[in-house]
Amino acid sequence: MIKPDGVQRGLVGEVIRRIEKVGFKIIAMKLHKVTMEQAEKHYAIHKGKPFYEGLLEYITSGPVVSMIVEGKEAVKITRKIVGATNPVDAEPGSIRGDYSLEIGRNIIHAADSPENAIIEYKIYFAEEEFEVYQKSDEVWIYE
Ligand code: IDP
Ligand code: MG
Repeated sequence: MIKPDGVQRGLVGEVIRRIEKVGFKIIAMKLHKVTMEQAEKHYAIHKGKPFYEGLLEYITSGPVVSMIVEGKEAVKITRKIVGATNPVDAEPGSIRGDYSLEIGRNIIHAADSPENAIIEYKIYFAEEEFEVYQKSDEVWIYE
């Protein structure tokens, strides 16, 4: 999910470019606003932490771009492309390392496990929004 700051700063294309170029297949994508109810579900694990209220305010503050991405080790590799949670620790070359400075404005969200990826995409997508298709470059990406 490209968070509201990523959308406002014109980084949608840049993020999608990186996801596409590594070889992943985007099987669902949309621009939408996160409702407070969705935000509470998404970040339930952080409830009670000092940054929780600010996080809900941030993620609901404007449109986001959400996508479901498929491919080998998609969670692990996407987290690497995204970079560490705190931009101070995010490597140059990662999205957060290249485009953000503060943990509370870190551009992008990515699921941290396949189990959470499923929980999270169900918050934002209905099954009808998935597109099942074959990508013609797959024979060159997978051996
Ligand atoms: P992640 O996004 O890398 O998975 P999490 O620890 O799950 O990181 O935290 C979720 C989001 O909450 C972060 O991406 C960041 O936007 C926000 N967040 C986490 N810790 C802090 C903090 O200490 N201050 C402000 N925001 C925070
Ligand atoms: Mg997380």
